[in-house]
Amino acid sequence: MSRGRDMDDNLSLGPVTLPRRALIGGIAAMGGLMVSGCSGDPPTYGSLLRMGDNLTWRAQRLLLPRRGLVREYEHADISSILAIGTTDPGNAKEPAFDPDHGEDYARLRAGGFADWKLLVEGAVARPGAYSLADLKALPQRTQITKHTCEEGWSAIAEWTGTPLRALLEHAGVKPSARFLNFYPYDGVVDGIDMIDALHPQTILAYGMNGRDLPVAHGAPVRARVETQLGYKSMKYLRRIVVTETFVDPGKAGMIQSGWSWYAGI
Ligand SMILES: Nc1nc2c(c(=O)[nH]1)N[C@H]1C(S)=C(S)[C@@H](COP(=O)(O)O)O[C@H]1N2
Ligand SMILES: [Mo]
Repeated sequence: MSRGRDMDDNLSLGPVTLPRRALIGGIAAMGGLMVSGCSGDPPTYGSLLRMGDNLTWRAQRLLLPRRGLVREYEHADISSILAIGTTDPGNAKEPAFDPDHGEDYARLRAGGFADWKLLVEGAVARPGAYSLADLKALPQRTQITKHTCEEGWSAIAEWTGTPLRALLEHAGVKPSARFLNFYPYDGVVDGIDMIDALHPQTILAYGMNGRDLPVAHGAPVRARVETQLGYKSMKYLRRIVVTETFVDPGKAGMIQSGWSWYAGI
């Protein structure tokens, strides 16, 4: 099924080749239902059950081709929110401590993140490194939203940050881009597709409930992907890589620990 992959703006879906626009619009999701998989899609690791994940992805993209905004709340609705998963990537005792980046995190944190920079790489015309000040110079959005963790709890908080779309446009995201992966300072990696990446409520948050984002919640900058379950909102961002095909983050990723790659809510 690799036929057509290198024809810039077309996707091969078995017997037919459709313009990429049709996939984004959801029409091609029907093609996806007729075949067992499509090159460049998230893998299923040969499990019949896991094939349902990709059907869910395609079906949601078909039914919600231009997804509206998720609900936003009032200040009075803000609740207490757990800090879960990694709560300090600089602490070698945490389960997901990353020996390659944990000490960097501890050093950056000690310096108030003045030297922190977010790398933006891959399918962008202008790869770059963005400081907190650079991100704050881009458009800003504040939203009060509900965080829903896959483990069964939810909480409401206010998040302030840069729309991911603004950053991607600043970096010159290529029209051929389809996915991106977030690489944080701990050893957990995950990604989203370009529809979620460009969604207006997908932001890179540096503020929470009117203050700087606390370390336990992902300082200095975390993703807020409001259209997906909690684990897609990666904390402690270090690097974003935009890709034209799906890149499996391997053992560090959520799929190989059993969670579905697509976690739309
Ligand atoms: N880098 C990183 N991001 C992460 C996690 C993590 O362990 N490491 N946990 C995820 C999960 S499962 C949830 S529910 C939320 C928790 O965010 P919170 O600690 O601000 O509540 O962060 C997500 N982002
Ligand atoms: Mo979670």
